[in-house]
Amino acid sequence: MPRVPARVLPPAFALAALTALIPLGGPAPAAADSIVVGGRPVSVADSPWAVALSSRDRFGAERAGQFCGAVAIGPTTVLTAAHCMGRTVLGGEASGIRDLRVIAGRDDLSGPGGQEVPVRSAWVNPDYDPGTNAGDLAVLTLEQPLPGDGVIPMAAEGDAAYTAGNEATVYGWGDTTGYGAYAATLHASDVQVLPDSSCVRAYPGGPRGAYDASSMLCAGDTAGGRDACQGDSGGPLVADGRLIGLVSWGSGCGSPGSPGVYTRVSAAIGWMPGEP
Ligand code: 4AZ
Repeated sequence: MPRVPARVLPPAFALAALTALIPLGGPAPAAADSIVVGGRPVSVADSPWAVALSSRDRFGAERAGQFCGAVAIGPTTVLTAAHCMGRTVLGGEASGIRDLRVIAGRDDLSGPGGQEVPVRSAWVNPDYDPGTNAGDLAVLTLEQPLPGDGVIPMAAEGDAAYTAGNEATVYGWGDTTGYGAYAATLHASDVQVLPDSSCVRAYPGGPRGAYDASSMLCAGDTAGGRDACQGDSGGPLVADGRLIGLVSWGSGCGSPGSPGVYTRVSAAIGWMPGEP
């Protein structure tokens, strides 16, 4: 759980960016992450940019090895959370995972639909701070273009999609209960973008974690009940048809007063590799 507040992503970035490119395809590492509680089943046909990250080597064949969510912003460019590429989740270096794949166009992970596309390389935000979760973003480059035209535009800074009170939807194959009931099929949950003041109140620092408005946004449901959860990490938060967040962290799942915290996508525009 995060603690210290973070700083804005520095522009000294491009360089670090290149050096942080991880070529994939070594021996196998591995663990699982966050899903959607209080949600409803949805179809990838309606949200083709919502994709699953998988490694059977690391996470087993059940549910096709899904362990995180991700979102397509270009035919060969997929965003996920930096922490999905970290040791805690993967059990070792991302470069050690030989079978890291993006699963696109498949509602039911146990079924044969859609396509599994190998990840060629992973760029992990060199400024990601595992202590605070600030800058929780990674860019994956795929071996082949995803089928169809299932990409989503990112909402830039100042976009009305970020306005507090706006309705947003989070997508994932994660835990639907908060108790480890992982979804077989894609789920979505409607949440409200919350004002930074509410996010700071929920996560003022200390053991509950620290909210940093420059690199994060938070969203939830005042009554609780609707949220992202374990296994959803890295997946999309969408408002007005645009990508505003990536599932990052939070205290529990769907508890009133503990909104989900997301990587603020606008904070990454302009310096991440592979932008459309
Ligand atoms: C997780 O463990 C996680 N309720 C993701 C999102 C949230 C909590 C935990 C937000 O990956």
